[in-house]
Amino acid sequence: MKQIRVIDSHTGGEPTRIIIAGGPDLGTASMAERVDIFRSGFDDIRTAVVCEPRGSDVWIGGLLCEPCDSNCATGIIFFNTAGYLGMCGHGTIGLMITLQHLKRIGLGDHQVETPVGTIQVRLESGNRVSLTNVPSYRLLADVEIEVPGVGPVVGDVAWGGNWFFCVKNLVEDLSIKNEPYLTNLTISIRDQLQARNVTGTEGCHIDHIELYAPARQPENHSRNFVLTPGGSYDRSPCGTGTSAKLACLMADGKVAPGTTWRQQSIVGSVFECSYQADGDRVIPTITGQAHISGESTLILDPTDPYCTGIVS
Ligand code: PYC
Repeated sequence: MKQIRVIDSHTGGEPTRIIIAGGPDLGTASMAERVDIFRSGFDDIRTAVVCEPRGSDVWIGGLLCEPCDSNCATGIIFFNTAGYLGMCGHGTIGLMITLQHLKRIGLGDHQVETPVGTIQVRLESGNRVSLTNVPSYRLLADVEIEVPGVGPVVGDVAWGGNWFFCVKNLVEDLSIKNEPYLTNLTISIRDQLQARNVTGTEGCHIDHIELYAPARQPENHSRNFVLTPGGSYDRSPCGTGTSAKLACLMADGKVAPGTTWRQQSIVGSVFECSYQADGDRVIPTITGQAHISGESTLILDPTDPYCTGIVS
């Protein structure tokens, strides 16, 4: 039987499961090349770790990897039930709290290698982590698509380490009781983007959809609902999604560099965000909190018919 040791955490309600032992050895290529090796050679480990019955669509997994640059605390490849992620903001916050739990890092500045670049991260006291994300930008402004049963939906296509469609013209009730409607709505928007061939650069699929509503408290600036690739919604305010949102806010002249933007999730958790401008891109800093929620050994029994997860 194969055993995989994992540490679970959650960042503002959104879970992260980091493989700390028993995962595949992907060699020493770049982190982006190692994603291809993971996908082609060990995808059943991804599905075993995050798909049911051990996980569900809400989980983000992460495989710790030896970094190419020894100045980095670790390399990481994030994944979910649908595939692999370029970067994950809440996952990086969970990762740092996991490394602290393992006593592999202390408070202060660290670097983490991801498939989309090296991320600067600061582990602060009180389970707080700040990360400086990859340069983020708006690719397309005010894209209008017709969504059956909804009507015209207008939004921006933006990159924040993943591809996002940031909806501008719908203001829905962003509360948990409305989640089934919000999930169906955002899946319909995602399907229409795909049907109309609206993509990120090089034809990349836009697999995250964001809705916004006014914040419920005066200290926060916005509340969001983020559909993630597996069809579940992000319980955290979504680090890469908020990076994409900041890029759109800068492009529209709505938020100045250095200003704090407090983005709240549908469950009420908050990321404090700001950015530095770099031409038409933003360099976002995202701060949030994570907590360890479990430490376990996954058992992969080859006689179990669902040993490598239920894959749709
Ligand atoms: O925090 O970047 C994020 C994220 C992506 C998908 C789920 N969370």
